[in-house]
Amino acid sequence: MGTNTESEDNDTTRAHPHEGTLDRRSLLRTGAGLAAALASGSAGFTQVAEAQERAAGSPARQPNIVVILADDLGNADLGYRGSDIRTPSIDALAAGGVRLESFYGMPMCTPARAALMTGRYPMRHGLQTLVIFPSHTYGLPTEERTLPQALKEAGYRTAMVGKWHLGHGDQKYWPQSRGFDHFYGNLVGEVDYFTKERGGVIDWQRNGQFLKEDGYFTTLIGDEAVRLIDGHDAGRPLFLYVASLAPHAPYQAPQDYLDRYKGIADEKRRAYAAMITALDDQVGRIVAALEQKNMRGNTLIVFASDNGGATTGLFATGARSEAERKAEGLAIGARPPASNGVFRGGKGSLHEGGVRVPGIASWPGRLKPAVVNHPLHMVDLMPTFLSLAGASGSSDRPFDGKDIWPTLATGQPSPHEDILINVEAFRGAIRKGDWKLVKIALLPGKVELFNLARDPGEKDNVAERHPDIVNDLEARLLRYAKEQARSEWLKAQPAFLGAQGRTVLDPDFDVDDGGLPHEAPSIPGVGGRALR
Ligand SMILES: [Ca+2]
Repeated sequence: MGTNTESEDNDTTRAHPHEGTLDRRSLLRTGAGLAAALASGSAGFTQVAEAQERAAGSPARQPNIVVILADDLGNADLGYRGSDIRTPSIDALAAGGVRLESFYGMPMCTPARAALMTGRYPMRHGLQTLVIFPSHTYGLPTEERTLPQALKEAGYRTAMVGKWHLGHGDQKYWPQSRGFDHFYGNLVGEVDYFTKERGGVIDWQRNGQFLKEDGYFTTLIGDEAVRLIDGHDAGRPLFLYVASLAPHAPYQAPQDYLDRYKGIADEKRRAYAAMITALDDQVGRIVAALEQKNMRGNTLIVFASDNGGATTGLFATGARSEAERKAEGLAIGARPPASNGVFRGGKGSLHEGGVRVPGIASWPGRLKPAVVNHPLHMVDLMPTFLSLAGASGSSDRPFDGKDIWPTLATGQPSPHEDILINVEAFRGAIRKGDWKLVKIALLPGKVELFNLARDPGEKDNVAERHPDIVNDLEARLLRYAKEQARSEWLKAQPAFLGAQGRTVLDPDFDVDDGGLPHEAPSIPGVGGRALR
């Protein structure tokens, strides 16, 4: 897996939306590309007009980029995916855009957001395990260059509304310290949708000013997104990140939305459906605001979920106590309301139900309606956006993601040789073509191999029948495993790890090297001296 930093040499080979195969950089800098296009007769009228615009240095060539991220959305819980939950606005994006049918998020919230914000697998940041809990003080390492940082440097106004979940314990981790000009929303994994509280603390702010504000989370971030679009200086490109908390637990919706689903007897499922329709309404308002502002024709909208729907009470909430879970009807063992359709498992799992998420890329006039089954990953969004924006990545922290524009625009195969689903000290999974390997490293260990084309539900483990494929995928997975940073989540569990945690986290740690494991224990009651 090579890096994806841009070079001028390969720039001409890419099918960019504005100029086909023309060299957009030379077009931007001089009029030479325009002359060449005219002389060759290869450029259509629109391309020529756009080339003139670019040659004049117009910033309009950089598209606006809007990312709408749902949270814990079940793969099957949208109208266009066959659900009876009503989502007409998201369905319209899907019908008019590119449906990504093998798009991978990460098993949980924090790693998915780390992948989106860096274009790199979260195992590189130590964010591969579970999520940042309210008591944790770590965050996305500040050395990582983020998507909004890179777009801001390229001239974008960068705004975020909604849930962050990449660090709250120190202001250096907050969105405005990580590249966003504007932030309105919450920092931790989940809050009450109405009070915006978690554990009695209000986690709701606009640009660092904490707010005690009435209103429903989903509606409020929709309001803010529309305000930002309405007030946007259209002469500048906009990057807007709408990070919905819905339909993550707690399952809460305004009464008028609940009333639309009176036919659903199960209370949790009724609220969950209402939350998704409430989100859909905000998606519709955001699209309408872009149209009204005459920005839609130059705006790429990407809709996705961070991970699959929760299928056990354990993972319906990120970091709640058992008492909190019980109060919400989500005790461990309780069945949450999401459906991932045919896919096995859910949030937290390496199986498809945990990681394969609905994905849509919509850009009228640039992306023709299509269905893409090639496997793509959340890490691909940043390099693709930067390429469209004429921005570049960081040479010392190469992307794992690829520029997937040719796949979106013309259906070319996935640029990935393989896709890392995730790797941790104790488990991992990888996909190559139609094959997927899941490895549980805890002894006695387990290896599963599935052919996703034939067996999307991962019911038939064919590892024993294909030892060569297992060997290839396992070797690839282990190569990634050796590159992983130590899990910040595991490091943050002192009660669990203690000094001996090193033996868990560091494969090279030798317990015979001396040090703490050999120190004599101090046992109270025997004169401070251990019995031997
Ligand atoms: Ca999530």
